[in-house]
Amino acid sequence: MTDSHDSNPAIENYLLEERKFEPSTDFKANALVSTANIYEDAETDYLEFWASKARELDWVKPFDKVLEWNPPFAKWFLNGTLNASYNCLDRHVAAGLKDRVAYYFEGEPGDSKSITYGELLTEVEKFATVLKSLGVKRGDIVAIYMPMILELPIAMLACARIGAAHSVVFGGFSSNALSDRINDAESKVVITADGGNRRGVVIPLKDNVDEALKSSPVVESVVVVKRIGDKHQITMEKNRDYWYHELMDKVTDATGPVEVDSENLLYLLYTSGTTAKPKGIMHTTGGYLTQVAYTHKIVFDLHPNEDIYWCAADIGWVTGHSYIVYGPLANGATSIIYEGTPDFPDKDRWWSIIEKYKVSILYAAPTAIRTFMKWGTDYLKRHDLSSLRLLGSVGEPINPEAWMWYRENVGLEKCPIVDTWWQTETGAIMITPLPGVTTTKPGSATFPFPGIRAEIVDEQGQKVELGGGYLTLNRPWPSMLRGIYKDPERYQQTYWSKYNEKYFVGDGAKIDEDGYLWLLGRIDDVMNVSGHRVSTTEVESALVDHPSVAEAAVVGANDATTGQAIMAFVTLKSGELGTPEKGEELRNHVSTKIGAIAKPKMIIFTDDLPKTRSGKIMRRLLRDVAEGRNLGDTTTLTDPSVVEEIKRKAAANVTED
Ligand code: 7RM
Repeated sequence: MTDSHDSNPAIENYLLEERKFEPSTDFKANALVSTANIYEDAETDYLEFWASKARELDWVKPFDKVLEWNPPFAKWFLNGTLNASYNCLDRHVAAGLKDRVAYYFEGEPGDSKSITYGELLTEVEKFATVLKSLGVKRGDIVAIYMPMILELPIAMLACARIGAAHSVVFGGFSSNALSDRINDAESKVVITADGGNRRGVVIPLKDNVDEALKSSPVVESVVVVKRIGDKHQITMEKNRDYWYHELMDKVTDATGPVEVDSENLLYLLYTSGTTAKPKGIMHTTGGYLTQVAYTHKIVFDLHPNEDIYWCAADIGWVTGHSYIVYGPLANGATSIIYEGTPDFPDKDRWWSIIEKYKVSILYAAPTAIRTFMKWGTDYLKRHDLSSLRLLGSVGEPINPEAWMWYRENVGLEKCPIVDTWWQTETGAIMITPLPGVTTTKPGSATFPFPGIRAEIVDEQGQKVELGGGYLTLNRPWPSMLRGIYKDPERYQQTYWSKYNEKYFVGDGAKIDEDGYLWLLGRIDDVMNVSGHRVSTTEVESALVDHPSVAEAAVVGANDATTGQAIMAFVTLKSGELGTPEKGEELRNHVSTKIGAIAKPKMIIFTDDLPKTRSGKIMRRLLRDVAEGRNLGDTTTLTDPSVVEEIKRKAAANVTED
């Protein structure tokens, strides 16, 4: 048995994926980018490449230096000044696009409305006035805890307009999590709603704020949007809580955009790390806006006057910040904002929205795609999806089978798929196909975006030319995090200490003989079985490739003989039975697909998998179950009862040698 810290972390057992899809001539003919020259242009002078994209924004004062790099601290577009809300709104209105729809809003109960760029600007100008009247100043950090309603982007942009930063806390987080984030950022103002709608039930956001404020004495004012009304009563504390509509009604003057430095803090977004304390990821203005706008345009081949774009994430996550708010608005796009879940009132809700608004670009997560696979294609067939012309994926590795299903059933075999790899920390897309250029392979995020340098390295930091290792980013990029709020040491330690001057991503990846990159999940998801490194993602892909399987989560559990043993938690498609024979069949299937080394020791059948609210499978919990440990904090789970069910199943319903 080899050492688990093998000097060459090449993963020896790969799932073979040989299907390839070239961009169609039809798609290429209209694509914004249709030749690979863009990669060479960017490599010739990557600073000038980004500078030219930055110049597509409106600057008050032009920058005089592109980059100042004092590893690990970067500044982009130095001495330039601008305003993010101006770039998202005013300049489009000035260019005659006042009547273009910025967002079509679809509420979960079925209410809908749209808002044009002109109307959105008016609302933001007014709400910026409200924020000023509450004492919000440049440099302050405003906490926002809201459902997916139009007032959420309005609040974010109003902060940017007056030079304040926002700290959006996802509406699914608990009052404890909210209070921690308010305290870390010392937010004096919180913007929330009386509630949000989720599967016909009210999420009591304001009640949660009241609870959070018991341990957040820094808060002076709370602004409350009325989303629910009579159906859910809340209490309003005098001289602290104000109704949004009442404050807005009183506004008489419109607040203009302030000029801020390129490196002015645009927002904090908290993300969980390996310790209990979440990290406040810092993003600034000029570099962030440059990269989100440009990637949004090129990766999604955005034709802003024709496309209807839908990123089905929540604005509470970075995907929503970059690809519902800042990227699309900076590009003058028309987007969808949907408040609810895919299964309410029925499992065809997404497809009905696509049909209703003639959505042409859909950006979604693999977990959603696998859920739709489980529900079956009848729900899609009820609707006309022919308006779609491009599909995106983000958030997790997408299994080849899910990719193929997405292509065939949602994209009707004509839409290119862009599998986009990036993180809260990277701010914008980093590894992705370009839809008019790249020949895709199902399950591969393909190549670094032009100007980005990504490398796979081994434990020692040596470049891996073929095979597996750790993903690193070897050159600064405009939308990179500027640090962890109030914790520069943790920033240095978490991302820059493993390899000198290379950003450590925390994901395993492999590179194949054609130079394609395959993301393999967080590195703690790489198992070591008898000295062989086996990726959880690839075993999951092999399982999902079996016709009976809807979704699979694989973990390595400590094992006295093999180091780690492969444990597979499997959800079957409806109508399939989790018999011991089925378990045996699945184990053999993996063995055929990858090799005997990857054959799971146990298959545990379960109706559901534990997921975080952003849809990532919580493998840590599954590992605890597999190793028989007590479970720690499960508050970020969408449905904690899932774990209890799995614990019972793990004890009773297993298949073993
Ligand atoms: C955008 C986002 C980041 C982590 C990242 C990966 C995983 C995201 C992909 C992916 C494989 C992808 N930000 N991840 N996208 N893995 N292929 N296309 O999700 O900060 O919430 O998560 O998500 O592990 O490190 S995030």
